[in-house]
Amino acid sequence: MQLRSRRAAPVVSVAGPALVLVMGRGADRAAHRAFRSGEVLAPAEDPAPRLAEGSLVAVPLEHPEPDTIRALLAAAQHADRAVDAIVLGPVPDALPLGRLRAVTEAGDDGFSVERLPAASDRRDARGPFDLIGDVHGCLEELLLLLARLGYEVRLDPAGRPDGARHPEGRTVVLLGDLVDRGPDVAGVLRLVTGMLETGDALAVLGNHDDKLRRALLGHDVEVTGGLDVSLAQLAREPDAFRAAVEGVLTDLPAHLVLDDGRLVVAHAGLAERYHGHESARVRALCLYGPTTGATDEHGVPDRVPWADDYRGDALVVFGHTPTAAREVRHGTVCIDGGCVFGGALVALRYPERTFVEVPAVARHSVPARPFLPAG
Ligand SMILES: [Mn+2]
Repeated sequence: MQLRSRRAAPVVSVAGPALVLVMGRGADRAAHRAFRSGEVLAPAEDPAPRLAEGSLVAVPLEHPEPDTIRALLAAAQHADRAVDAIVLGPVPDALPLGRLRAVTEAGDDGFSVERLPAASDRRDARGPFDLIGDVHGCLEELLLLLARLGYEVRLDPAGRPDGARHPEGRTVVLLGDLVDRGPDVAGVLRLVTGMLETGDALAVLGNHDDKLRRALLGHDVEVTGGLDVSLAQLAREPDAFRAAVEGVLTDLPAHLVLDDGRLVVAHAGLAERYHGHESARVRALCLYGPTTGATDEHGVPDRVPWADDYRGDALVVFGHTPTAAREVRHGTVCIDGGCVFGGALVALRYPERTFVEVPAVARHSVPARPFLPAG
């Protein structure tokens, strides 16, 4: 739970379609004043249909009870929609609010609502894009690929790449797993951070990026899968750099809906029913993809081939699973060329749908499961 403001907020931001619980004395009146008439539902009404269709739903709870809140949270979870709370007066300790996206304390004079797009909603970004697969610290290959795509790289005073821009205004979209295993994780993060700041790149979070983020926050994570490499490299950087990296990774969305909904990107892909949705389940699917829970003979989790069943209109571009194939298969395409394992760093140009790639300059890491044809 994130308490958005300790000082009472007169304007409360709500991002995307969501369930908003308005709690405390005067909730009914305040909710009807702040939300549109069709958006306010009584606590006894089932919010599921409205949440499923993508409406903003506000439920006033004059006397919030844990069971009522649990039932509403379950409905939002089922519909894969985020839940925010607006609390009139101090936030009560005893309520099950731990899994909410944001809890805001509103003022005695009520509040108004500012509607923002969901974090995943970048339908306004029309490209053209250069989508790039799993970089895993391979800075040299990333620079070669950007050059081949026509980007001009900017250097910082120490001569390190910290930005890149395409003269024709193209935008890079990084598909996650920027870090771990490769030779220059810090260099990749410096370059990508600069490109994100100037709007020359967009990016989604990968499972390795998320684990590094948690490690930087001091969480107890298992140091496997090349995380040791990232931590050792980042240990040589100043505190401010590590803090900036943690901030950048925290802000990365798990998926993005681009080009008016015609293009969807997520590190491990995403089935159509979850596009534009927001929940713990959607985040896990974006980061890891659906898995059976079992592992194969190499100790790699068994992945469910969700793309086989994909029939959506949006092109879904993803990475996560190294592949030697370069093909769009009924609206889905994996562009993780396994660069860090000696494969290639792969870009897909959009809307052209053409592949551009550079071979790895070295085999930087050994994969748990072979992915390239033998020989
Ligand atoms: Mn991955």
